[in-house]
Amino acid sequence: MSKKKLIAGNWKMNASLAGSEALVRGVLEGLAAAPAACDVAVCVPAPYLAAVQGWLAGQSAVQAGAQDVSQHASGAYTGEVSADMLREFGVRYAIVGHSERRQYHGESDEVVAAKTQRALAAGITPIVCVGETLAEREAGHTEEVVRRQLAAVVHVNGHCITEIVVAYEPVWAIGTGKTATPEQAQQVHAVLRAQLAAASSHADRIPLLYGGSMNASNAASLLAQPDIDGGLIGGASLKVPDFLAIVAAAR
Ligand code: 3PY
Repeated sequence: MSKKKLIAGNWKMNASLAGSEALVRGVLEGLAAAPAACDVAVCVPAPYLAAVQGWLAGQSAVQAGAQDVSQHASGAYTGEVSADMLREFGVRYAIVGHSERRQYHGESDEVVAAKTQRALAAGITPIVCVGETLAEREAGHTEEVVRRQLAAVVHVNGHCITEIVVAYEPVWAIGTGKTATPEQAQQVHAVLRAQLAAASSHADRIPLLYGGSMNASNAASLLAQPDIDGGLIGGASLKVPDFLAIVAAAR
């Protein structure tokens, strides 16, 4: 696949305002010295978006992303952040359906699909996460689960949407330090790729990221797989040298 890879940091609920500035400035300095061959994004906690956009102003090496978006357009939804609000901050990406949201906030496939639509309507690229739990993998249901999660978001009124990014994040590899082997990841990515290809002749535009404890040591072997177009990076995105090493591995 000749398209540029995408490395997106998912800071989760980490960092302080001062820590965010150090992270962003550190990544920008690193990329000024060694420009990335891939697209780079940082998906930051919502309260930091305005400041992060300020630090990113005037450059195009790093884009800002949000970690979630409301399924609703506006209204009485205390605590929610709408896609239009994110767009006002120039947000380029929004993660939707991360397993931590599915698990701790009860987000169903339908909610994830609604969030995907809201992001797209606001001109924000959703990074849609799919992935199986350990129990589902051990029961041999990995393919069925990821195919169901993907089908819920890509089919809208009988059409396949292609303006999304998909991240395969096995739940058992999130926050556990365990990573899928490159072969395990590639196997699932090939399934997702085939599902998308069957749905649209333009599906090869859709980047398929791997997420789940990708780090500076395992990035190169994961990113060398034919159907892995980048990474959604958790803990390693909070350390400038590690994040830069992953970016450098994405060519
Ligand atoms: C992880 O690597 O732990 C992630 O959840 C990335 O989104």
